[in-house]
Amino acid sequence: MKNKKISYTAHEKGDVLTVSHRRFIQANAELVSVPFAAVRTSIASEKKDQGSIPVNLIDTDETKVVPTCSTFDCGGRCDIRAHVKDGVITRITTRLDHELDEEMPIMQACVRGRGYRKFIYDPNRLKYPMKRIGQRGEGKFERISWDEATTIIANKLTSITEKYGPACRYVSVNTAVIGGVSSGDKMLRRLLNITGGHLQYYHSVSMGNTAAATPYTYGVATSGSTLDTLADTPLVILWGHNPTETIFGHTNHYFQKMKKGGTKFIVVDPRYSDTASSLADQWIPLLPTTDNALMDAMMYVIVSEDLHDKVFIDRYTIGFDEENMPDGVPANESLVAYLTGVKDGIIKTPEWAEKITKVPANVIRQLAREYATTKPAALMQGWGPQRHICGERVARGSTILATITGNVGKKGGWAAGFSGVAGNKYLNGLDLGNNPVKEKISVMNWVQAADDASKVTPAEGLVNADKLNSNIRVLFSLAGNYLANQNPDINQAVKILADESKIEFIVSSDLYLTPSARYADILLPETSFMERWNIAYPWSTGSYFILSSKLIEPEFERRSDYEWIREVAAKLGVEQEFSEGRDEQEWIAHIMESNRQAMPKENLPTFEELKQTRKHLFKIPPYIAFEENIRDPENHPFPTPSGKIEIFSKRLYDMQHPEIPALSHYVPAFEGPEDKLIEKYPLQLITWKGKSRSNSTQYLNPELQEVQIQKLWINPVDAQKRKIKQGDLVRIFNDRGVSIIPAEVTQRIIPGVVAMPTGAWWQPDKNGVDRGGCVNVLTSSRKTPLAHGNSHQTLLVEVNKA
Ligand SMILES: Nc1nc2c(c(=O)[nH]1)N[C@H]1C(S)=C(S)[C@@H](COP(=O)(O)OP(=O)(O)OC[C@H]3O[C@@H](n4cnc5c(=O)[nH]c(N)nc54)[C@H](O)[C@@H]3O)O[C@H]1N2
Ligand SMILES: Nc1nc2c(c(=O)[nH]1)N[C@H]1C(S)=C(S)[C@@H](COP(=O)(O)OP(=O)(O)OC[C@H]3O[C@@H](n4cnc5c(=O)[nH]c(N)nc54)[C@H](O)[C@@H]3O)O[C@H]1N2
Ligand SMILES: [Mo]
Repeated sequence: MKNKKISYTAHEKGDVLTVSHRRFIQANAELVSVPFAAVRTSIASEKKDQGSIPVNLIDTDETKVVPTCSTFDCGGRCDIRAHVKDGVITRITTRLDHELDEEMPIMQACVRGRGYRKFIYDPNRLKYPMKRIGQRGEGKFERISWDEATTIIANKLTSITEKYGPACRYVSVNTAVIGGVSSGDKMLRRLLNITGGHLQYYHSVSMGNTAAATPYTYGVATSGSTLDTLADTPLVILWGHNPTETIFGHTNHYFQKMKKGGTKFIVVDPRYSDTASSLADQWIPLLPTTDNALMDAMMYVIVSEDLHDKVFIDRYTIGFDEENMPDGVPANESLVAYLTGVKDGIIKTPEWAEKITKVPANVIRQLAREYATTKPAALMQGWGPQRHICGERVARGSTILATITGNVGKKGGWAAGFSGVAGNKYLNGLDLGNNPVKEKISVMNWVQAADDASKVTPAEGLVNADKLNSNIRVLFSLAGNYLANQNPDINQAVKILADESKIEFIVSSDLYLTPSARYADILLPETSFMERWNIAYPWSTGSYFILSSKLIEPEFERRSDYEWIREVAAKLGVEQEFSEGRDEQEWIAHIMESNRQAMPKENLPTFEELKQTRKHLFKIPPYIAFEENIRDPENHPFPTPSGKIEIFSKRLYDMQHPEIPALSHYVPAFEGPEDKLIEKYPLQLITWKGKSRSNSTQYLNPELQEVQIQKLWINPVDAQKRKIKQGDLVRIFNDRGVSIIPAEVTQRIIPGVVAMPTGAWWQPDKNGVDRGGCVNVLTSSRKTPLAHGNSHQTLLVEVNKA
């Protein structure tokens, strides 16, 4: 389906009618009178008449069906069809089946995308700018004018910056507009950079541990291939990867095709995930944080049964056996020395690993043999296993399995350690300018930097400086619920947030009064993605972008972050430099135009053209990570110190850090099953990204709350011991916090482990006990050894009947 000629009628003229409440109700009532069947009929007839795929903007009697998309960090980027009538969204549908372009499939909405109308028209949405009147965190606010809000922000920015310098200003994690070329976050950073700079953080809480570890094997972090290269792969091992729920771009499109084509899928996950139930031929549960023991035993089986790819290992790798080690390393540090027990006296047999992982030895043997003898085979790791304290080791462990089986750089294989596809094309976003503040903290340092900056040393994660000159004194959280919901160990974080002698000024913008928004001094009601302009692109499996346009006028006093930030800029005297005279839509047009000029060969549409076409596909050829390095190693050495794939990393060896060994083998994790703390807290708790929301976004959506009720999964064996029955309220606790939610007694989770979806809102009762199922009252802020990254997934708890 190439080069189809498509004609479009534009809906967007830039201005849409303001809707009165009465008309809104009316339009909703009339929803029934514009059935989707009518739309389908018109498409069908058009298809017949014109012999081409249907137009994208379908004009039924009075309703325009406009393709758009959200900018959430939801795992995908779907073609959402907004049905707009009289300035009101009356219905949400999605790309139609027969519009599928096999070369670059644009995604169809999942249950969350179909819930956007409820998200946008929820009566709980914030309506007016507000100022805190109670204690921080109490949630008491009074309505103020936009003028007052922006005056307070400008004045506070000026006075606090004069006192502490620009490095006291910090913008917190926020992912709800991350998928767009512009956002309030980006605009704010631009303004802060113009006015002296701000303290930035590094590390992605999503996959930063993988990104930090993978270069120690391959020299670079981007190790993904395009998914079309897997079409003929006979075997896929999904290691802690749950794309049926997490989406991960186009993964499900390709996996479903592969499944039909006969690919075998094995899922390694402590939970019988939706991916296991919908796709897998085999589910292999294991205890969380023990993945490296399973990998070690697989490697032992592969090597001891002579199933490894010797030619590949000889040609492309370093560190496999004693003959092939970097200089300056003593004897018996190679992979073979470790596996065979020469190094530490322990042979890494399946029986050894069974005790640690709970995976039966015969299953380990079968898995190892199958992976090593099926050519090619793709071991694909999700990011759940690396959001652990041992996450860097797990990420690198999978790269070594891929290496010794010769699956790197080969069509149908997979290099594991996935964090992006290098061959992909993206749009450049907003120009943020230069940040004069050079020091950076890890995302895991922010609570400490707000509490006592002298504790944030290079050993703790500070870079580009020996010390911080100031605590965090001004904090912005725009489109994030990180402060008091998604950050680990929030009971610790909120103590600092509530203390006005620490952070002097907090500004939040959201659509809802979230647990984090409660800590704002100034709380601003932002427009939703349906009420402003952006261009959004998918997760890295796909190459296209979609116009996310203003379809309806904002109601009440909602404003886009850009508008109020521009007003603050004016009050700081830098309006012209900041805005360059552009309004929100003109910025998006400008960004589109800059990209067009930067990529002349791509034939990118002008903004005006994009308003007609709504989307643009890049045609990218199939891409196999490291193919060049494997095809022609002399001219394309791996960008590692040795020029080879580093099974043994001398750089890690030189760090002499017991938690990040040169070989990335199993090391018992803090708060893992071998930690002494298990006597007090005998259950491991993990989270997963549930289908009913994107992190905490859409938490209040009543339909989505029914899609997946917030419950604690517990195995019948563990439930019986505690006399817990299906649906009982249970108390989940450790030294950091307590949460009470109903139990789901299910064999979908391995004994010794409990699990709940992440992203439920924190709802402390008067005793501080969480009643919402916000897992981050229990999680730990312990940092990973290499990345100084997050370990949201590693924690021990006890559970009993509430
Ligand atoms: N529906 C939905 N999709 C999303 C999101 C969402 O909130 N909802 N969020 C998006 C975002 S921001 C991100 S970063 C990605 C995250 O994507 P991932 O990090 O891959 O998603 P998770 O569900 O956290 O983890 C994947 C699987 O790892 C398993 N797991 C946990 N611990 C271990 C372990 O120790 N070993 C093994 N082998 N498996 C383990 C979990 O049970 C889960 O099934 O998802 C994106 N997609
Ligand atoms: N225990 C545990 N914790 C985790 C994770 C985990 O796996 N387990 N995963 C981590 C990961 S990978 C991530 S990415 C983070 C995500 O953490 P966050 O970035 O905080 O993501 P959300 O919780 O979705 O918060 C986004 C907020 O933006 C609001 N919002 C939506 N649209 C708009 C808009 O247009 N404008 C404005 N101003 N606001 C808007 C939503 O209402 C919501 O409150 O969570 C992390 N926390
Ligand atoms: Mo994420």
